Amino acid sequence: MAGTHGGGGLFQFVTIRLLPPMLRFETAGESHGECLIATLTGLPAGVPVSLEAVDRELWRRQQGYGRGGRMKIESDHAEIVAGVRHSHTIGAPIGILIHNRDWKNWSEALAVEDSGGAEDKRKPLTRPRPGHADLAGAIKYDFHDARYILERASARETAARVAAGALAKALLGEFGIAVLSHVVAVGSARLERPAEWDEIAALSRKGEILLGCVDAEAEARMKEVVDEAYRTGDTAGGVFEVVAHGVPPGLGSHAAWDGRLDGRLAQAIVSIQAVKGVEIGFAAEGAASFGSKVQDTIHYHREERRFTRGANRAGGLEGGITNGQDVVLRGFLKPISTLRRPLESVDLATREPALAAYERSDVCAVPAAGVVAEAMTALVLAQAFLEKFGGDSLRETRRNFLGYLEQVKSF
Ligand code: EPS
Repeated sequence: MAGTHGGGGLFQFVTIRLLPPMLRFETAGESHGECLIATLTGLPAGVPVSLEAVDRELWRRQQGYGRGGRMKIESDHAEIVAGVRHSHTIGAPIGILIHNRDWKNWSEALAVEDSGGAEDKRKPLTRPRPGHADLAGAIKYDFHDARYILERASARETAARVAAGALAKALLGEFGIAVLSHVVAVGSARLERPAEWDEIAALSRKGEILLGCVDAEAEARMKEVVDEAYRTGDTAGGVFEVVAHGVPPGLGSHAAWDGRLDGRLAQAIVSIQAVKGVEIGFAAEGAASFGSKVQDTIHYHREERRFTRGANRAGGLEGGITNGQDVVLRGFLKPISTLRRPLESVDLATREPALAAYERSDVCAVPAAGVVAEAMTALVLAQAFLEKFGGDSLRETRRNFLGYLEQVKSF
């Protein structure tokens, strides 16, 4: 909200008070605690919600070659306990629970109430894993056992993000916007060609997911990388690509640093566990090329009265604003830090050199991270969408949206 100070003086100082985003979400929950929780506040009333569609997203996140034994225990299901009635949002905060089936094996190790004498039942982790939150978190929160840190740092938390993201997808879907992902690299094995939207959409409908690549030959090479990691007690990282299709021009803004949608999307992607980098469009390639080879030329289609572009190297974002092309983001995952053949570390109790702890973990989670990134992208796009079009009810949002489309048509 903008306001002015010093009304009649020579100088006027404009202050911008940042309001919390209209759409916001939070998660809570430990990896082996009772459950994960997500709250999502700010969706207009009247958005259709299908529990089956939410669970399908949760299922997609659990798939992929290289997932650990935990995925045989969990079968994620979203229980919506607030904000949705008779299959529609009601404009109230939405509350979602996802129970951890593994909790029954951890109810003493992570008991809420300290009933004493439970020291031996805890599962302390005193040999921090390089690359994990263990050491930095233990120092910061003053624990000499990293258990509480890793419990919350775990990527298990992303199940809650995916459930919230499924509802953001439901809103966007009402306006013809779809967000999907696919895997473009596992270790050194890459997809060497662009993927078509239809291929990515077909992938998302499959009943079985190997490594989430649109090309069978590339996927087979990716599998070999994961197999090698299995064989050698190692882990594999990779790159996923998220594509948002059907996004109208004009979401986000060039006018303020924190309104730039590219920056907001980048934060959302890098916030995903193990993601160390993000690329919008062909950023890396662009940095190594001359400007004339990088920008997407502008053309005009007279009959259809619309602008067209020569390519989409910008990933659908120019000046922090969507330009009507697909939004394309790539996330770079480092290999998972829990290693069966552990690296050097130091015991937090004795300060003696020790090998890092090993706990059951995944060997590769790139396809799953892609699904999480879809959810994060959908949440940020839904946020930007509601900033632009507002609305307490879906009908109101739709009216505003259609009015804007008319305006764009007659631009
Ligand atoms: C994770 C370790 C593994 C993964 C987990 C993330 O869990 P556990 O220690 O129980 O075997 O399976 O991911 C999930 C449980 C999930 O749902 O994605 C970690 O340390 O980050």
